[in-house]
Amino acid sequence: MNLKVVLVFLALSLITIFALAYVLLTSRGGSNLPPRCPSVSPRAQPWTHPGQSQLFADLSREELTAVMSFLTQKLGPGLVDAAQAQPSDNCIFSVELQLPPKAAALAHLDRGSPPPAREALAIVFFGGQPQPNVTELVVGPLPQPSYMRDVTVERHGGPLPYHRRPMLATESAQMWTHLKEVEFPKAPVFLASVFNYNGSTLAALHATPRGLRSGDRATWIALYHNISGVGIFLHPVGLELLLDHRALDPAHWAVQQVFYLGHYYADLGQLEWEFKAGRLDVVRVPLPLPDGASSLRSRVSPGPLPPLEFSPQGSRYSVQGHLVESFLWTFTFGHGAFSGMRIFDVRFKGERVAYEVSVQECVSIYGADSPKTMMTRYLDSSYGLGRHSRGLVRGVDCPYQSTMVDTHVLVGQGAVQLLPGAVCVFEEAQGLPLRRHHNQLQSHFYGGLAGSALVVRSVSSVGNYDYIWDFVLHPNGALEGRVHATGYINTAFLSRGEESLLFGNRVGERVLGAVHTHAFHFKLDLDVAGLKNWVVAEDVVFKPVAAPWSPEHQLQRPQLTRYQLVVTRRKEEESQSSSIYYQNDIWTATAAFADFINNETLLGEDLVAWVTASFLHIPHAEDVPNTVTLGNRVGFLLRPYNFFDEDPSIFSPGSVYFERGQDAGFCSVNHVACIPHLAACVPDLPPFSYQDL
Ligand SMILES: [Cu+2]
Repeated sequence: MNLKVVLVFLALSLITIFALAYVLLTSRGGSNLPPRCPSVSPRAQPWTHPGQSQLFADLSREELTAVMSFLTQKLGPGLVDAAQAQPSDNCIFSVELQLPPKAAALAHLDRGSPPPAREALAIVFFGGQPQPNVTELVVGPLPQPSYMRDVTVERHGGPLPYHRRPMLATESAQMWTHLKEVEFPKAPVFLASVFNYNGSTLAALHATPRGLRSGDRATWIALYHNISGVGIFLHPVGLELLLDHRALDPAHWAVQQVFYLGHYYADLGQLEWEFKAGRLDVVRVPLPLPDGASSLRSRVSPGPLPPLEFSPQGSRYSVQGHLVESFLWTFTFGHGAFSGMRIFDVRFKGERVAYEVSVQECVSIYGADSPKTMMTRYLDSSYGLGRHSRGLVRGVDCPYQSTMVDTHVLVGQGAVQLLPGAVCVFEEAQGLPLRRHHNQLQSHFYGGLAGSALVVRSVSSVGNYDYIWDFVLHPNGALEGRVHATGYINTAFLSRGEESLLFGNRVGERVLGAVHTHAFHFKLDLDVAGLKNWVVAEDVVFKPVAAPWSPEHQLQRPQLTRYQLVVTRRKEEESQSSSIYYQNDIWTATAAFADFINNETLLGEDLVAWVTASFLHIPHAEDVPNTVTLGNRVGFLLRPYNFFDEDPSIFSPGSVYFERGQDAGFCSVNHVACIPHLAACVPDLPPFSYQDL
């Protein structure tokens, strides 16, 4: 090779090196951007252990489809898709996981017995039978069902009367059609003049329960202004109608009474007649503006983004199927279509502390001077707490790097429905030390642990409200359940002055934010150090005691008192405290929770604590446009109490300790000092996506 060829080769090599360097620099904006961090946003991985069952996992799309096919074949050709079913039709209302019996589940989990048969619970509306009824069928084994068993009588003590059935969307739509096509034409002048009604600017909200005694299906319906993009809940117009829709043939439905501004009328025809005669006092209600007070549109241009949490060394938990594992905790989560969030087989450092922790019910009871509002007692499990959790928004509803999990449900329609982003799992940095001490007496040292917790969350958007459900697992072995309320308040028309204000605050021109309660019921089936548990409540009383060293003086000394709490022995037949059938027949409880309490002994038994957390909500002006989560939170906190020999968080990775004389700026002494180096990378966050509008 002569010198000329070598020089040309060298020149070409240099040009290539410069070109590559240029491409690399320009592709990163020409700046010295740090490298990408390790992946910090674990995706939910599919379950890949075919030999091991996930006992508590929700039914998959394939399993739901298999149950539908099996039932369609078994129940005959008379079945109608629930999405189109009339009250007089037979349809499959819902299919979801039938939880396994606890004894069989524990035999499998703890003693290696074969897993119990995986089963589904199907609820069937038989509107087309001579005695219309609701039937509950257990179907199994999955994934290829071969049997079904009618469990209605064993679970409810007899047949389930048809009037207790939850509402189908078709029934609700038919009620609206009845108002629009049969009732509204009786008062065209009144509706157009007073409410600017043009055929689409009104919408309905229902009171529940639907009547005053068992067997009723008559609903007070309040009308609200309906403008696209604005929640209707803050725009009552003052008109309410009582519609009897008990008949299975909607042609026989009829409005029984009409309420307007404190007075009751036979029907809208009477209202129209009095309005035209000039004898009716009215309050004209203008249509709301799309960007008015009730709008959630931003009022300002976007500013800098809020702080972002991320895990600089990658995630410290994993999600596989429904199983969540971290260094300290493991559990399986589920999402009952009606009862909502639940976690099972909750273990701290490998030891089970709870078999089941679950939401049972969510109740709100309203007061006001209009019939629709004073009737309202919402039992939201009837509408479906799990079924209505979907579309959680990354970066708002859950921290941006959360693991988002989709679920599938089959309720109110014959096809399986995907609920994208129904549940999220994340590790929460609490911005607060779980513990810390700065020692300055004698020796000088610092020790602490940043508070963080593993959280599984879903948000039930049931009508106007959104309930944010969290189960929170802390590094000291504490297990927390919490619920925040947000969303739109429910309102009534402010028809009278002072008298109406007995029931809440004025939150709009003629809008009453109606007083109401929120109550949430949880089931806590704790198995602390085994199945046999004792319940002991301890409180403190201050007792006067003479100071031993100076008897003429008295001290007030705190002292423990012991008494027993009312909890129940766990029974398979008392698996749930509420029922989806209560909402439409609150007078005849099919399985009254009060009957669970029977003075049985609670010592050394498998116990369940039933916890109610509640708060009173007196809406105020700042509840517009939405109630904020801050201050509207309740829940429970289960803390270890002499279960461990010491605070187990001392074994939690991430503890910080350094002494006088050590350089806390060194990574080797204090891992927090590593953060500036670790955080020099760019978080590799997933792109924002949303698929639920
Ligand atoms: Cu509220």
